[in-house]
Amino acid sequence: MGAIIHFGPNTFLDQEWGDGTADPKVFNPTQFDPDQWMSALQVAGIQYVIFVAKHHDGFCLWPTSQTDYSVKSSPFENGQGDVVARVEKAARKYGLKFGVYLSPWDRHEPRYNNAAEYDKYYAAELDELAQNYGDLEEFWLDGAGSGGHVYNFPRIIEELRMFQPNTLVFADVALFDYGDVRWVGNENGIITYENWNVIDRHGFLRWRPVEADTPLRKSHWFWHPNDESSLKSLSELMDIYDQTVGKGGQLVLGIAPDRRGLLPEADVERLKEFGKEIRSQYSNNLARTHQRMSPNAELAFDGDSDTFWSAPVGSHHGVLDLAFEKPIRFDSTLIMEWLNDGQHIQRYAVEVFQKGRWIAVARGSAIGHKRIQHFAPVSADRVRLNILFSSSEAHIREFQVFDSKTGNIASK
Ligand code: FUL
Repeated sequence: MGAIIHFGPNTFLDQEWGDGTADPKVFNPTQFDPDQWMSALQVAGIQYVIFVAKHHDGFCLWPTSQTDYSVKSSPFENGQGDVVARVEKAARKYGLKFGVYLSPWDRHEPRYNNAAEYDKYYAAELDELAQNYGDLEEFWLDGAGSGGHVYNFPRIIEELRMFQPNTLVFADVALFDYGDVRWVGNENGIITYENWNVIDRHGFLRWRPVEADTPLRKSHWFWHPNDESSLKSLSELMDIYDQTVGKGGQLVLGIAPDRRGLLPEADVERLKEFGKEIRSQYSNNLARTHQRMSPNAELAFDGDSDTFWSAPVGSHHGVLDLAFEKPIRFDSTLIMEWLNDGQHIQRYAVEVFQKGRWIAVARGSAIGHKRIQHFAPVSADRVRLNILFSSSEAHIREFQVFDSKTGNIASK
């Protein structure tokens, strides 16, 4: 899981898409403390942040030398401050990786009307971000608003790569060609399809994992006054988790510091509950209590996602069996595929042995990094993962089984 952070003049003006005319003087957080944001994200189990260094309004959160429309012209630290630097430092202090969003669509910059001139401007901004803020985990290329504007992204991305060869470029549908990471296609935090990550683009198969971004407060990326009621509930967040992380994608949760420069207390509390609930729901893996089997199969049940079971070389199906001394009751499974040589499993079922036959309780046509499924509770002393078809031999890092009634703190 990652987080995307929106903070800027919009925060002070109760708006989502600034038109680029806001006076920089409105940007005046008085208790700015990115450590407080990062500590809340870390507790939720989030591992990287993407900071919006420039949104569509064109206001730069670092003292760029490309324009005066930035923190330099704001009262923040008397125009001497660098918000991007402070956020980066705080993220690293809390062990979170750091990346940036630099909106191509710019509603302030006059050069936007001249595509070639604007390309130079945008590339120069990106150079500053790529050279002065350490390793960038991700570069978020947002496609919103640009309409028919043509950018020279091949050149821009090459320039980024010169300074940051390992940055993952996120690109939504309009800019898909440039992306390493693809957009899920909605902002609800749902992967609506079986998640296959090897995508054919112009005849080339490429590994493009998916990111699903959704704000912690419903449909608001920036902070707004009197908006607490839009905070997503714990059960909504758990649903989102299951439909993103549980479908092999990255969940990117949008958080929004308020006018003080702090994350509202209610948001901090919700993030804490979220992290606690995830840890609780997926901590009591009942597969650990099974009767021991072959050493190869054990690698899928050892709770260690660095080890994996392999089906026979060259095979297209396989079965991972679990037997228990007494029947176990469960209603959820978590499966992880080992992906270093690609995503292979194309059809599978989780089955239980009841009344002399195998009955499927969950099915799917993609596993990928992680697949979580919930179903009506069942009791059985034999459970299996039946791989019905894989393009090459299947590799399973983990096959875990849970009873959400006993693992779920919300129900205690
Ligand atoms: C969208 C933008 O238009 C929103 O304002 C927000 O930044 C979101 C993450 O991406 O495309």
